[in-house]
Amino acid sequence: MFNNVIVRVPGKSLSEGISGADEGKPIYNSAIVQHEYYVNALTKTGVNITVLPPLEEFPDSCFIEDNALCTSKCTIISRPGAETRRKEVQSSDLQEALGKFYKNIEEIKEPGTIEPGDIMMVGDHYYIGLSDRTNEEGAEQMIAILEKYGLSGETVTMKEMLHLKTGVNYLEHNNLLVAGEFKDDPRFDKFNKIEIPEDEAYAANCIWINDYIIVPAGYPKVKKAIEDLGQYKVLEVDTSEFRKVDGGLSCLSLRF
Ligand code: CIR
Repeated sequence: MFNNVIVRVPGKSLSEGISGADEGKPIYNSAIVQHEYYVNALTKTGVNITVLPPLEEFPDSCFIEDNALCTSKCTIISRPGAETRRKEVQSSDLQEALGKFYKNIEEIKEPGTIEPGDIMMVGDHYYIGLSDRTNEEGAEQMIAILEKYGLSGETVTMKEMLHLKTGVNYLEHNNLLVAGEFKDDPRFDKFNKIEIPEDEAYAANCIWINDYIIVPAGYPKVKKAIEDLGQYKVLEVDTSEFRKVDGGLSCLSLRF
């Protein structure tokens, strides 16, 4: 059960966000509208939502998931691997917002880097992808902090994806969405794997919140596969403007 969500409204500088996609630059006005629909969908799931204002100096700061890992016991401020994102985490409004919910606040220190888009929670266990953004030192620090609070973690080697959750997402009830390089990873064999077709790979990044699944709009096969599980209420949100800068549903919020 999640009670709280923190989001950050995109700034006009979103168009300068880091991108490996060849889909043009996000249109600010459309991104703002899509973000409002995202917040509306979250509202339906019954969570309390904290909305932080845009940070124009950080084009990727609406992807607030990468700023902290929020667990049931503590929050851990990240240290993003992307240079242009490193100082996002120092913004005072983020620190204040987290301080309202957590008394245990930890942080990842140099030379560790970690972006929580690389971290997938399964109960009290956390899978941590070693990517271009998350290094071994960052993952080791994270696991040590988790263990201090009675939680656990393990690393996952990665080859292709930007973040771990670009390609694998846990939907509770033992259901796991898996795409690309994660389809054959034996560590995920214990889950009920829902394989994401290549032509809908982007939709591997869905989010579970209190028995709702939010699915990106425009991926009918994935939506149907989730509906066919018969365990969730499914909401669709258009994230096409965020996709242009490699962002998806999970990146746009901290959920705890
Ligand atoms: C970046 O490259 O950092 C952003 N343009 C996209 C971040 C996506 N975040 C995530 O998947 N958690």
